[in-house]
Amino acid sequence: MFRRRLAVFLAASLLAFTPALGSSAAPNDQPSTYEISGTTQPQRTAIARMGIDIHAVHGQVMTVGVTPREANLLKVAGYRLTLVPPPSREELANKYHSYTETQQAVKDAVTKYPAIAQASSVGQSYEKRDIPILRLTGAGTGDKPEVLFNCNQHAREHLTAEMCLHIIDRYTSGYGSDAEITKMVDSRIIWIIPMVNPDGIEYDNAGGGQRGWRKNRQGPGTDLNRNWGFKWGCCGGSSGSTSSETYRGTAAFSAPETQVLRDFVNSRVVGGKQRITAHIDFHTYSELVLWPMGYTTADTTPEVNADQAKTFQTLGRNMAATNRYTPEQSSDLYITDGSIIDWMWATHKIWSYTFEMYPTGAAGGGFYPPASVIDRETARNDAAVAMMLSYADCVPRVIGKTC
Ligand code: 0X9
Ligand code: ZN
Repeated sequence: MFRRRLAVFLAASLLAFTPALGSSAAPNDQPSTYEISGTTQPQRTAIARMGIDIHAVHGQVMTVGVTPREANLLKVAGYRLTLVPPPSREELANKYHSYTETQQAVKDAVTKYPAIAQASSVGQSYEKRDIPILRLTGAGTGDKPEVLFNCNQHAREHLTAEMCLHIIDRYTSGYGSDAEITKMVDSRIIWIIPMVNPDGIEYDNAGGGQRGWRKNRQGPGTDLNRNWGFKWGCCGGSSGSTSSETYRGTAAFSAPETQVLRDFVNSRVVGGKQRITAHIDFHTYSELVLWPMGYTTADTTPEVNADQAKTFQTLGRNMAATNRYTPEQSSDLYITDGSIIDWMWATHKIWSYTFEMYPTGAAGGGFYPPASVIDRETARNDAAVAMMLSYADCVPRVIGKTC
């Protein structure tokens, strides 16, 4: 164990002191996908700190995208790597929505269901693309609890935009015919942001697509899910190195995309009260339901008391029972700091979850599953989404508490 730790340390130092490869990188320095079995949380956190691009963690199996050089360093560190063959080009068959198609889908929902749907822009991305948001609510007055769903902070996680578009479709087309949907739309305000990172998505789709791009497109790219302003960069759960896939940016909220989303959430404080009570941030892949905090492995923290931890766990497990994902505290994966859910909870006491969608590993297509799975894998979350909405009036009700 110690020898392995030492080896990890040496490997990490080697990586840290090897100059970043620029555009002159050798053609064989392209990343490939590997699986590493039998990993523990400290090992995964160490691997994350090495700057390795982590694609997924399912149980103890970790899926990583690494260059030949990084693969060697991991091997030197004592890890056994299994190569996962890349998906065939045919599997690209495009039913996934581009940014423009997503914008159009949001507009179409308003055209078709003007009584319940309104569209606007949260603000603009670094490259000045509007970030569309849909507001859904039906009959019924008074204070309605609000629920936010956002997708695609990470560019290559294309299935997530489909998830948000599926929620839009379901909660518009089912209104008036499906009793549960009608009740939720009438009694809640539902906010849906299908693409938080449009620049990254457009870049990932360019030139044949499947470029594996994760970050936004500001300079070297910032990992939006490390740029949020609660304990930003505190705990070794993000990187200060611009070339890293988890580069946290120059400051908390240095990315326009996190700024505008933050401002939107702040704007939902009305009369001193945050109207949004519940939130899901969709990612791929690993099939997980994750809750705060991500910056520490402690279950209770200054931000999360025992009842709150129990509430997060209980609702998280109940939702995971419906989609057969694995429920866990987000830091059980690996430590992250500056993530959206830590901020949502710590700043606004919004019951905030990260869902990691299909697949569990690279075998299902990794970040690029065939479009044939979209319907099945988005519908898989219908019951969990409904459950989140149904508890939005008082989430602690899930553990028998009143609000
Ligand atoms: O690392 C992330 O941002 C998320 N995984 S992904 O593979 N989609 O990039 C997980 C975030 C989990 N949240 C925390 N650990 N706080
Ligand atoms: Zn992600």
